[in-house]
Amino acid sequence: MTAHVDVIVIGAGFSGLYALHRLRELGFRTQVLEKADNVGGTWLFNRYPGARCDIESIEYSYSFSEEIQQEWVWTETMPAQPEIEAYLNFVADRLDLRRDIAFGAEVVSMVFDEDAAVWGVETAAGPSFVARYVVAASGILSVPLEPTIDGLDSFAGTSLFTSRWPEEDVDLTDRRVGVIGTGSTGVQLIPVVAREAGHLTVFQRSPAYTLPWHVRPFEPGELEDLKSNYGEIRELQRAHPVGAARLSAFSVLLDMLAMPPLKTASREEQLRAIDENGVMGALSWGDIFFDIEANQMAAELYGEAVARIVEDPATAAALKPTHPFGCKRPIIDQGYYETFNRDDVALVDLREDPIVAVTPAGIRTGQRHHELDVIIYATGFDAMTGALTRIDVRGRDAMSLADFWGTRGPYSYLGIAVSGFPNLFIIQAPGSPSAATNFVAAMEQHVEWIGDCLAHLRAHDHRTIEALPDAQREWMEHATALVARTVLVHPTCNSWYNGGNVPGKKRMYMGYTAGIPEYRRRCDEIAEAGYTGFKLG
Ligand code: NA7
Repeated sequence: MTAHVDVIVIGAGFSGLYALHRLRELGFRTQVLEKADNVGGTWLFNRYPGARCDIESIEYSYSFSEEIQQEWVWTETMPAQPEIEAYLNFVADRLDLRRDIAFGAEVVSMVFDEDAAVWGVETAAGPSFVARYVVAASGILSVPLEPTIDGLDSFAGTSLFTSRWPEEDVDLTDRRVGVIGTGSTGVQLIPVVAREAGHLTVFQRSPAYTLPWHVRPFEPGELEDLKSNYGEIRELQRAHPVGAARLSAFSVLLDMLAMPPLKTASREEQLRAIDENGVMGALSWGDIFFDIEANQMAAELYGEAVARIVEDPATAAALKPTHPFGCKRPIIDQGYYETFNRDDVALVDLREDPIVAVTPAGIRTGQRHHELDVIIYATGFDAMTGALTRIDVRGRDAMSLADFWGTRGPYSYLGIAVSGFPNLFIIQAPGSPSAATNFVAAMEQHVEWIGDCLAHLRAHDHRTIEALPDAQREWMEHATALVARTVLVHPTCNSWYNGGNVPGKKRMYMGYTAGIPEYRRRCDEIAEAGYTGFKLG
């Protein structure tokens, strides 16, 4: 059976829910296809212990509905995963969204029919759909990257993946646990697991830079005060480059840019910085994002600051990062380094002693065998492009999106559309602000712009819209030029930002760093001029 609708939205996470609401308001018959059995997207799957957002709850939330922002009650300054999942369920119910969401509906292929100017969309379970437009709200961090380690499936204990953590409680008491991965996920998870497990071994390939953070419950009356001022909070947020005007991992980076340079700081000034602000002080210098030598000096200072916290000198030395600070997404932590002072926590530096294989009884590294009951993989994502390259997307002349991105690189126009794939809108494609901003704020702009665009096409009897190759090339050149002088593109940096974390992936920085207000201005200008850079048919 094939159902006909105006728009298919792929995914029922933050973006898909808002896209459904907005498109429905505009009168489009819209069907959401969600592979999971509930709403939430990335915030449904990543339910590992310690999972938390690093942007304040009152900013990492929908701004489009005054009712929702007044009715929902956040309990902490930065929301933990269960609260975000509950919030998205609340929104789905409050806006009566579920009746247009098919759950258990994993999209496996999408083919553009050039004659009829529609997409044919197939799901794994069978039902298929025909729609004039597809909005891919399939997530930027939704496809887990599973490591290819010999013997991975031979482990006789429990294997857990942070990005598909079981719904039921996992009891780690008295268990010997190994964690592989020390990105944002590992850094959040490790202190929590250490408190629970009998013994924890952390298998670290690249040490992280992490900024200590204080997350706290709202004081009585505090949230009410904030809500009474929500208009102003949202206005400031909207004007802010990263879409979050209050304290966030991103705003800290921006603050660092305004600091004096490290290269001309005296040794006394450097030491004072870490005396006063610890690891944060080591990184708070204005030149480190543009000058690799300054960045390397900051790494040394950072190592000194870590060694003041971590008592064992060998462990402290192994925790000192070697990649440039700023080239990966900032990480915030709560008690990460202190965790390594526990007697029941050990660190294995995989650069010195790499993993050889997973065995039935644990993990074998070059130098020894580590006996384990549980292995937790926190090994990251095939970010930005992974969700769509796993669907067989065929545009004009049966061109494959996976092949195009795989050979040419992750190109798009405005981080929304790809030339050769008419009537396909991607929420936060490569070349969008996404990665370097508050995702929710950036996403709202995308959904609203796409909704306006579809209304425009309908009003002017257009059947197709397609990015022009020249406009796409110019956009990517512009996005790339913005980061050309920064550590974001330093060759030693393997990050999900640039695809360097996925073996064989075409390497290119995938964000847009001029900030959301500038991005919005450009998108609006393009729309007002009749969608320049697009061909309307
Ligand atoms: P990240 O930041 O990509 O981190 C993944 C970690 O896993 C990182 O430390 C990797 O080391 C490590 N990794 C990956 N594969 C392996 C293998 N085979 N062996 C050892 N270690 C490995 O993903 P996260 O989930 O932590 O965070 C992603 C985003 O989610 C984050 O930026 C926030 O936006 C939310 P590597 O650095 O590659 O040497």
